[in-house]
Amino acid sequence: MKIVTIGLGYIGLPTAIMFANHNQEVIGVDVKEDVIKMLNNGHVHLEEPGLETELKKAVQSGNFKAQLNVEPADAFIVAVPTPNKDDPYKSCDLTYVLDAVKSLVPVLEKGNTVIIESTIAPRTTEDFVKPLIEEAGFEIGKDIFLVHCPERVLPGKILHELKYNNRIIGGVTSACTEAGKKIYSIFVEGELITSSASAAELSKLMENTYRDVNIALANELVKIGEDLDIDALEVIEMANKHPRVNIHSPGPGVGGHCLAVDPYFIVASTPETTPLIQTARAINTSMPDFVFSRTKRLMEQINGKKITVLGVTYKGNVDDIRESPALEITQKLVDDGSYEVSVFDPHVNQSWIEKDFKKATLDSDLLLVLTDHNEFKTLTEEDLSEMKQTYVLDTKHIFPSHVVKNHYLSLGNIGSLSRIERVPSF
Ligand code: SAJ
Repeated sequence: MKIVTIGLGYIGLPTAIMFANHNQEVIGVDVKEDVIKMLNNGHVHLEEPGLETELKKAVQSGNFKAQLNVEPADAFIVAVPTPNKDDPYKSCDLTYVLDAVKSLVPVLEKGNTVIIESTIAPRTTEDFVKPLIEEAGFEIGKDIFLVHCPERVLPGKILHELKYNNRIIGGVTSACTEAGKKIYSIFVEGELITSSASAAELSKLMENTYRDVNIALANELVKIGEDLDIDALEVIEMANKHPRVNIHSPGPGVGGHCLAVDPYFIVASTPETTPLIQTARAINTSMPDFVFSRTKRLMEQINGKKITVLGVTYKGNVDDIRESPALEITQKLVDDGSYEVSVFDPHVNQSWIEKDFKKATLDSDLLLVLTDHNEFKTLTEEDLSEMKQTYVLDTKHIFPSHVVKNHYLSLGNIGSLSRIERVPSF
């Protein structure tokens, strides 16, 4: 089968490579010329374990080629970004998706399958994509098979999850669903769940919204714990021993390109009926300010001058700093102007990030842990030897607290901030 994938990012590229390494002829299309050159030379432009090895295999076998233009094929997969629009409800910007569909319509032939993998607002396939194909004179479900098949992979584990996760195949008609199922059964070993395009769209959005809402509940619990002077982390641990309870982990906010983006697509489609989703978003977006203000309070109490931020990515063990609450908190501390702020993050290469841990912590009063990288879980007393005062505010609950004894604060005991004894000024 010949497959054209449009968009060679975090989802489109691994998907294209997967098909190519399962004996399909794949053409990857992207608008970025430099990316196309790199890929054809066997190099990937993004960090994802195992991807470059798989790309090399695909290029060498002759099954994968990247190029700028779309050409005729049996199936087309659209995996382009869908950012939030800058409107009151941050609705779904369909520009890239609709442009991609418009670019493939001229080469469509009867019998082709068109798959949208991009995360889209509910009803987009039916209400926006279908008309574009029909306008070209095709009948959906008879001439062309149109499917929404959302991806559900976790950055860092994409290759494994692409193959083994269950996958929703949402066809506009049942013939469309069958066509989509045939294509993904080439490499997917998880269950292929058949559905309609609209239900598939909403399911994908609700999966990420479910997590966002549950994280908001955990973050609200942190604030309750602070007010009532009860350890929220202990409460979560105990509550989760109930067989039907799974409170998520609180943190400095929710980042990334999924949980912090997708709920708005539902809200924008139906603002009147989504107070819970909207409140959850508001709680999660309030967390950077919460952490910032508690950091300030602690610095005042310990008479601190320097803060060392540990981790600025949106989550642990990735290199992605886009939409990162950690970055937002760091920026607030820098803008505040009251402190010297140094940043340490072994996963990110930027001029403003100190590569040497000892230098980053030299004369520091506080380690502010904002990301759960593995490297931070094994820090020792010796590692902190250059610090002036060894206070730790750990928003991810991963720092080995015994290293700093009673100078350790987490989101669980943040209420005890008010009881830390004031250190006299020097
Ligand atoms: N976070 C918390 N507390 C938690 C879990 C996560 O504060 O208990 C924060 C993280 O620190 C991070 C953000 O939430 O800032 C999102 O991280 P994540 O690991 O939960 O999710 P993503 O955005 O990397 O990937 C998600 C996944 N969705 C679900 O698990 C439901 C993935 O399967 C999706 O494919 C992906 O979104 C997507 O593309 O939609």
